[in-house]
Amino acid sequence: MTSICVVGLGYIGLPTAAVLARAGADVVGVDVSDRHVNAVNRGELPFVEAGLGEVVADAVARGRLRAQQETPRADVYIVAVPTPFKRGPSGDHEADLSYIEAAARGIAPQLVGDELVVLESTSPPGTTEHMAEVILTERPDLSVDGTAGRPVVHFAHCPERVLPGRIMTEMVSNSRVIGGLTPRAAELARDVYATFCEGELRLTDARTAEMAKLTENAFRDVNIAFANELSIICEKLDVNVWELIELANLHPRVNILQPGPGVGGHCIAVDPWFIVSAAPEQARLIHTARNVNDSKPAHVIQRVREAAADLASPTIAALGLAFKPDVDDLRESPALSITRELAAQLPEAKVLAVEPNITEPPEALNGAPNIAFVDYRTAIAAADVVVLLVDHREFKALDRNLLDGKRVVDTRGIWR
Ligand code: SAJ
Repeated sequence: MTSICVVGLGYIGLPTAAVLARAGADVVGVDVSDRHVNAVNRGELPFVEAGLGEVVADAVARGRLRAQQETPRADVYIVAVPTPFKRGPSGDHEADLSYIEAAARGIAPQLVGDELVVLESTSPPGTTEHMAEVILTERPDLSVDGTAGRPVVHFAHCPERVLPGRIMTEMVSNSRVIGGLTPRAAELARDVYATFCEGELRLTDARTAEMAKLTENAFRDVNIAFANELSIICEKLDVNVWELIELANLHPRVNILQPGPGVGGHCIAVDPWFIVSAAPEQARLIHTARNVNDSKPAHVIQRVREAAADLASPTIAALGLAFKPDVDDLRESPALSITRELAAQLPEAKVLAVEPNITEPPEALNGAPNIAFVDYRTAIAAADVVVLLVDHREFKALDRNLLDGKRVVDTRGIWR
């Protein structure tokens, strides 16, 4: 039985550990957080993901999966830690590789040779090589390719591609790109993923695999930016952008995405920056798309301010805080930042924040005296201005009569 250590028990690492254990491996999950380690060892989830709970509970009960804070010895290591961006010395967006480096330093002392180390975290080009360098700096007695007769450690990149909310299905069915620092490393990684993945497993080099992942998310970002730019053009020209897109999409080779209040989440709003910072002069369209999407929240705020301009102390209902419909995830959410910013820019206004997928007001809204967290019926009834930020199912199904007499800013086009 292969022993596998998964470093990072988050949205990607824990499902990966669970499906590997289900496929027969002996899996140890490593995480710095007590909460995650303890939850997993009880067979419970530290976060919500459909269908994951049963698989974790079963794997733990059968002794195939356990969690701890120290990195153990294993045949295979899979690194699935966050790669957020940070501001570099010149103010640019740069990837923060410190979590990957810490994982690498935890793995290094355990190696004896012939192990496989796979990086799953979304990373800038060259990161798999960098991870190998961190390990080999700690362990100069080992090598990537047997140089000078030193035992080999195999390194590969296999970026995750699953959509939160559908992780358990997509982890099994999506095809994967696997890039090795050597062809042998890619083949060994394929053997591991083949134990649970029913999609195609395509082998390449590590740098191409890193770029493939970033390209997928940059492609989506650029296409959303096109829709967002159209929405601003259409406001100026007094054209209904939703109708326009529907009509243009009747063309067999046109498929425009939907405008919104901006792009959120921990992936699409982050990953294109890794391409921009790797090739700043060349990545012009990708950079502009990021700026277009990042400027959309300010545009929405301006529209709400105009809608409320003649009211001395307006009440504003802000519908939705999550980064996309029907989830409770607030990471990098434009809806959340718009709500907070409206309250800050309009101290005389009362902002009624609504998010049907969470029960407690999020911490990010604490400290703003003019924000209250209420249900949507209360918010709409009291509001002068209603700003729709997330197309949650509750808002789509809303009785439109409730909006009579309200000034409405609909950033998702659900009430057009
Ligand atoms: N959005 C729009 N208009 C659209 C589509 C999306 O404004 O037409 C917005 C959403 O509201 C949200 C943001 O874009 O704020 C991102 O949402 P999403 O559903 O497009 O993507 P994520 O971030 O949940 O997941 C993406 C996926 N990548 C692609 O579809 C190329 C997923 O497959 C990746 O695994 C994930 O990023 C990741 O972890 O990288």
